[in-house]
Amino acid sequence: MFFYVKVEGHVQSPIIFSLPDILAMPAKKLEIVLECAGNKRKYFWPDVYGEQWGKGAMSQGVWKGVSLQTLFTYTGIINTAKEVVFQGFDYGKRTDSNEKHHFSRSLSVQQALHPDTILAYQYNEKALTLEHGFPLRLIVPSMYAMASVKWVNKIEVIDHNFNGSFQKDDYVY
Ligand SMILES: Nc1nc2c(c(=O)[nH]1)N[C@H]1C(S)=C(S)[C@@H](COP(=O)(O)O)O[C@H]1N2
Ligand SMILES: [Mo]
Repeated sequence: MFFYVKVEGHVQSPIIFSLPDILAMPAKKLEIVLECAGNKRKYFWPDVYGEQWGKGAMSQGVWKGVSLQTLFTYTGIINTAKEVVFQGFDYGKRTDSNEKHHFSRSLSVQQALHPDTILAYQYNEKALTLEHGFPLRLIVPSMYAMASVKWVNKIEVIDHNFNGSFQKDDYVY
């Protein structure tokens, strides 16, 4: 299988990085807590849409990966860039739309370039499992876990604010 991630949009040179390309770059390890914004959702009143999590939609562990900052040294970023959109391989139909939607979320360019925003391929010293985002997942330590997009397929730099459903309709209260 050929695993890759493409970086495109408002960059100087769009590049498709293979998994081996990424594994060969300087990496860092971060021990962090991830918490779903819907943690304990089942205790909310009135009820809220989404998976009815009780306690425990949280984790703590050590992630290893490449800073996005490092990836962007290869592609460059054009100075009209405003946000970076991360798209997962997973998609489906939403109840609020007929189109097929990939899971996508954005970060500001500043957040994306924070040295602790990484594209991770290892968790607790082992290769990522499929459930946790194999082959590559984003880790954004300072945000709720929905920002940490799993199965990252495409990274697109855009010159406007991203308005995807998983950002403007979901995970907003
Ligand atoms: N591609 C993709 N990434 C995703 C999601 C998803 O549905 N698709 N769910 C997000 C949400 S809501 C959470 S809480 C975390 C969960 O990460 P974990 O399964 O590794 O604990 O992944 C995030 N990344
Ligand atoms: Mo979540």
